[in-house]
Amino acid sequence: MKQVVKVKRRALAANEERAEKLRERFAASQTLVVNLISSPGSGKTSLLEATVQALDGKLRCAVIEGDVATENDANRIRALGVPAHQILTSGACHLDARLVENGLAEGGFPEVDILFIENVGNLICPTTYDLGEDFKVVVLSVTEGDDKPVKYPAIFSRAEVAVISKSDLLPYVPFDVEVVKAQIASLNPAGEILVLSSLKGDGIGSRPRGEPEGEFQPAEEAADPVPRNRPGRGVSPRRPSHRHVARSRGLGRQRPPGGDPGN
Ligand SMILES: Nc1nc2c(ncn2[C@@H]2O[C@H](COP(=O)(O)OP(=O)(O)OP(=O)(O)O)[C@@H](O)[C@H]2O)c(=O)[nH]1
Ligand SMILES: [Mg+2]
Repeated sequence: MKQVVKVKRRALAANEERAEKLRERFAASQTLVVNLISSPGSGKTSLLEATVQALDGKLRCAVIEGDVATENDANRIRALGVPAHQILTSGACHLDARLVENGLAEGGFPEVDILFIENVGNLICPTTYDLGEDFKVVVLSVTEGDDKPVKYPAIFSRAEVAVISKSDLLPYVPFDVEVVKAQIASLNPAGEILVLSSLKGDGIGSRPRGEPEGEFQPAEEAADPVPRNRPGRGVSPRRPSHRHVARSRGLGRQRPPGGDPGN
């Protein structure tokens, strides 16, 4: 058992090293990198589709898709005219920095402002693998039940943004949004929570109440923005000089306060 723990620690340390190199590379090209994590089917690709449509070409985007099988998600993104590369993990339940590094080489993307990385559908494995991203976004759909943040605390405490998706289905499922918001807030008091429907467009292109005007606001003010108790907005990007988009939206990479609960 001790040996297994040692090997896992070594693998994570090696990943961390690679991720730091990726981070330096993204910083040099001023690319904002977002790592999307959720259970299978929570709506990650749908959110990406809605986001790139809302951006409407105002920022240059590319997408790396991680899946065990099929090019389906990359094809969905390409159909919108956005470059996408599909990484097939041969059974692995998460992306790691090496796969992203290879994916970038194979993808041959042009220079972009935002690189979205959709991780393999899983709330546990992707949590501990740094991909050199600026921040993680965890997506939880209302059909998954309102106890998930407390059942999978690690990802909800680490993700700087939590999206409650498929809000159009709220009238039909037992899901208490306020309970979920409170769970997420207790795990990550400095994070943002967004409630939205990629299908209907509610909450897409929104910014939390009190957010200063940034460079980009593609849609009307939020239908359901969720202000959080963050004195002075509380999130300080690690490399403020490189991430104009993150800065304008008050987002950046950070470690959660109060330690790191495991799953
Ligand atoms: N009602 C409703 N359905 C949605 C919404 N967003 C996504 N869906 C549906 O949910 C299903 C899964 O959506 P995807 O975007 O493929 O989910 P995903 O998280 O990318 O799935 P994996 O990549 O397989 O993990 C699809 O049938 C979508 O049409 C939404 O806002 N409302
Ligand atoms: Mg997907």
